Amino acid sequence: MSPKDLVDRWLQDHQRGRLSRRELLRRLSLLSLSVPTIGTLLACARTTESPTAPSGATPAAPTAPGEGRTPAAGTIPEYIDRSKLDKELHFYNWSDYIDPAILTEFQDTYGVKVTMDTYASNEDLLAKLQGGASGYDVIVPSDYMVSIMINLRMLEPLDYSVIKTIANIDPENLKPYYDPDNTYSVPYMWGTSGYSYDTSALGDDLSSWKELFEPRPEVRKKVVMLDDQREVIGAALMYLGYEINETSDEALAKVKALLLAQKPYVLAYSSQNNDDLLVAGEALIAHIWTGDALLSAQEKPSLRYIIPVEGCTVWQDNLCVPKTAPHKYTAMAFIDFLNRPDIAGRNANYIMYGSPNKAAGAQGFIDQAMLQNPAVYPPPEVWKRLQWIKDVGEEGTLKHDRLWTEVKTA
Ligand code: SPD
Repeated sequence: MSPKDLVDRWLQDHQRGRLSRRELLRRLSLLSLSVPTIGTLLACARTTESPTAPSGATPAAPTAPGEGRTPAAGTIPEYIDRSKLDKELHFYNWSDYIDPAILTEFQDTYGVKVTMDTYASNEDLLAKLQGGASGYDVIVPSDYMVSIMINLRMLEPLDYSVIKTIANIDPENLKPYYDPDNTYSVPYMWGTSGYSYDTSALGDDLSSWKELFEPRPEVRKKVVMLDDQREVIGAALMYLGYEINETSDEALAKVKALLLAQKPYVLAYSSQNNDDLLVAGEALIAHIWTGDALLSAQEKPSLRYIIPVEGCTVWQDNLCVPKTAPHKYTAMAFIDFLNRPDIAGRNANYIMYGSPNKAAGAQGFIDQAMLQNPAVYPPPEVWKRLQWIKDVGEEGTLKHDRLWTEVKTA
């Protein structure tokens, strides 16, 4: 079999769910393909597994079996009106951000076919919706993006006569600054944006953003930054001693100089492959979100996640329903389902993020190893150096857009 046939077969196996993305990456690395080629193949695999946005007219393929099944009796809560459930639901989520078995369980129980597409940043999500993608029923914006979407009147008020499982959410995570009455959002998962590095190559004592922004020579072309403008600019601002939502020209000029000087060291800006590149050894250090850091450390124990001494972002992602959602009642029922303690617990264990679901922890559905991991649930002294990204308004956003484009295209 030629290498091309082999790769085609692996891609097919991956798309059919018979080969994990990590195993696919491992096999591709064995063929000694270049990093850009591997990136293209993974992107191609991802595109096929996440078809184009539904426009309402041409829905994408289902992500799991269960189409058209009658819901199993007694497993849908009695407060859900079955006669109002649609046969399909379109979920627009971050990649690697739900246990696929949970989608299958929802489909089998509720008789609703779930189609999931994925995105890589809040800005991509916003652009997609503003570009006219009107078929999505449930989306997962982060904190500041919820503020932006509320201001743009893009979100539907949630129906708490259906989402009764809101009662399982920790009051500490409710009533956030971006949606003080949770009118439009229910917390899904939360985490931090620090960095992971390979201790076997770089030693045990890394602690500062300096390692990424003014790196040592041996990590040239081995640094990966998130492909996320608020995260990268925010981290640079914190390294320079500014507040994460700073937009003054003076501060942003310094950020720009720092990011341009860093660029020769950067292998890739990627929020979806940063973990894979670390595991494959192509990268030695990567800006990364908690869950992706923990999952990659399971595969390569020499990886360590750091919340830098200068501080980093803390964020909370949320389940929301766009105003344009075609299946609003079903969307509310799906959000209710995701907040069941058993489901939320299983999900958090699988994707390895902090869960706002207090009942899931209290009822033993979240692994003790997770609950006791300070990288997932940071101790109070670490909390002091975490900052929330906030909407910086039109002018601030324009400045960030410009800076980010200048850095990416340099
Ligand atoms: N692997 C998906 C992780 C989703 C993380 N969302 C984080 C947003 C932080 N600004």
